[in-house]
Amino acid sequence: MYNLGAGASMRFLSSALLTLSLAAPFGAWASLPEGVFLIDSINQGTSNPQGTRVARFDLNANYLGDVIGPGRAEFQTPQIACEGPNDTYLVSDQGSDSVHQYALDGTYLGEFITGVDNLRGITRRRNGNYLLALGAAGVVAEYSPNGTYIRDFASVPSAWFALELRNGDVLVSSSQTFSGGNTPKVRRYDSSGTFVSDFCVGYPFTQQIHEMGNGHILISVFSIPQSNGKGNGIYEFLPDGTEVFKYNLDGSRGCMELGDGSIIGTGGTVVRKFAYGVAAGTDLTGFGGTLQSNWRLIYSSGFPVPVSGKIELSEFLGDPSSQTYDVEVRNSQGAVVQTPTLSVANDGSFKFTTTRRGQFSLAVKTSHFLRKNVAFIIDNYGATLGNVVLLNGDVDGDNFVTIFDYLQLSTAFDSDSSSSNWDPAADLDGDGSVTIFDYLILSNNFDLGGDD
Ligand SMILES: [Ca+2]
Ligand SMILES: [Ca+2]
Ligand SMILES: [Ca+2]
Repeated sequence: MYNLGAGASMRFLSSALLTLSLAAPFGAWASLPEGVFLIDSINQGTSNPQGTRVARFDLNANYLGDVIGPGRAEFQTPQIACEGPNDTYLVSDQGSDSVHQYALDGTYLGEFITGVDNLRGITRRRNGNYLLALGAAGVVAEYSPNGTYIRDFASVPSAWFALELRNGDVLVSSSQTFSGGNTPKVRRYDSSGTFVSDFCVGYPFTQQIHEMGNGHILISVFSIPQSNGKGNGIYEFLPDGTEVFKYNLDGSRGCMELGDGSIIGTGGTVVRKFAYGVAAGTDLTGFGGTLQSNWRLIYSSGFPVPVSGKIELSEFLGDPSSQTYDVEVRNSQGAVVQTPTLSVANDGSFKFTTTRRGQFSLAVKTSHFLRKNVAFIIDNYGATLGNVVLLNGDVDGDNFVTIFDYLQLSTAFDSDSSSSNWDPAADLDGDGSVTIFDYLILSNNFDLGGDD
């Protein structure tokens, strides 16, 4: 039952994997500054001195300044920003039938993709390719990370916005309404572009689609209310397309979850923030109103995404969900950037959400186990860690297995929860009593230390 040395070799294996993981290149995602990026497409003028710009907000919708413009002459009907290759911004432009490219300081670098008639949304897939929704051709077209046309991903009438979900499926909205006998819908495709099913039907002129940290789907519905369909606003759906909520916003174009779990939406002249699950929102002052702005779709470099994995408590017969976990997300310099509350299921699986992107590590410690620190990468699709294996035997919790753990265990020896000398931290195997088997676990891992 107790394979002496198994824990130690597992630890060396984990260390080797950690080294390999840290050595892996991290270049799949551009390093845009953290923020929520909104486009005001109205020309700069007396009615709107800040027109034709990309404004940057922090992840909770506080304005930080403009990153592109105002007064960009190449903007005709810009729709949405996107991360470009080599630390650049991209902006899709429906009027110029092209994708503009900018340096991080806002310098215009020229057209990244041209000849895309009636282009609406551009989004980046997990593999780095771009999905462009082309209204004139009625297709979602796929382009390489350097802007080379690959193929038509799917035929979609009046395609407006295509988003790859975390499970690999792609949802596509459409500017179709009920006019002309059409039935407006958001369609679901698999990762290769094969039609799967209608996600939702009867929502006229859908624009931005966003997958929330909890897996729910937000969709902006632009068209005015009609008797035979859903009125405009931001709708929240379960992953299967069941509508669960509506946020009130006329002429809704953009929708996204903010870092604090609230919702931001754009609706023509207004930018509105909603507490989660509250239909009435609050307009951001200074963005719209008398400025006659025209706010389009939203790009965020830090919307909440899930991190999931499975904690494996070595040589432990108890319930991992009954343990309390000390968890830190650390950046590549080792600084703690998040201390998520970890809810762990009884099979050890866990999930939390984060707004971070890039290379991080997850440090986990719990009673009588040594700390484990595992490197992982978070991208716009979140992160899935493998098993996080914690070694047993640290009775006193100082992250080393030493003589002091041995002494504390000895004090509790031969006890259970009814005993006066009962010490749950000494019940290493979690069987409800402190016995020779707990001693064997401690002996097996004696002299080991946990990760820092
Ligand atoms: Ca055109
Ligand atoms: Ca110890
Ligand atoms: Ca025991």
